[in-house]
Amino acid sequence: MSDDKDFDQQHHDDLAVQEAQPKLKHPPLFRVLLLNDDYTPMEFVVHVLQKFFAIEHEKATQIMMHVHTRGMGICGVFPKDIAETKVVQVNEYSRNNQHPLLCDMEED
Ligand code: TYC
Repeated sequence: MSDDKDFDQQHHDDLAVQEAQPKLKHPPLFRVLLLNDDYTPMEFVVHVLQKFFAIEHEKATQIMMHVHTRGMGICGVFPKDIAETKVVQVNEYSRNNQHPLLCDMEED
């Protein structure tokens, strides 16, 4: 190979260049949880599941009974801002109706 070409000119064709991978990540999801208590009427819990989570009556009754017997249950899984809104809506609605029902969230 001719000596008047420098090292880079002689070798640049051999280089394997790894393209930068786009650093995409799925946004984290959050479980919205309903907590059991001794005072909130069962029908109110079913109503809340239907009103704020668009869950049909039969499925809402199943979830309510799960929370009643196991202490807590999942209402749904959402991106963070949606989960935060659901928690505030449920807790405000419960307080406005004089019930101690509590909703919370945790990362999925
Ligand atoms: N434990 C309540 C009762 O016996 C019913 C209830 C169910 C309350 C689910 C809260 O998230 C709850 N009336």
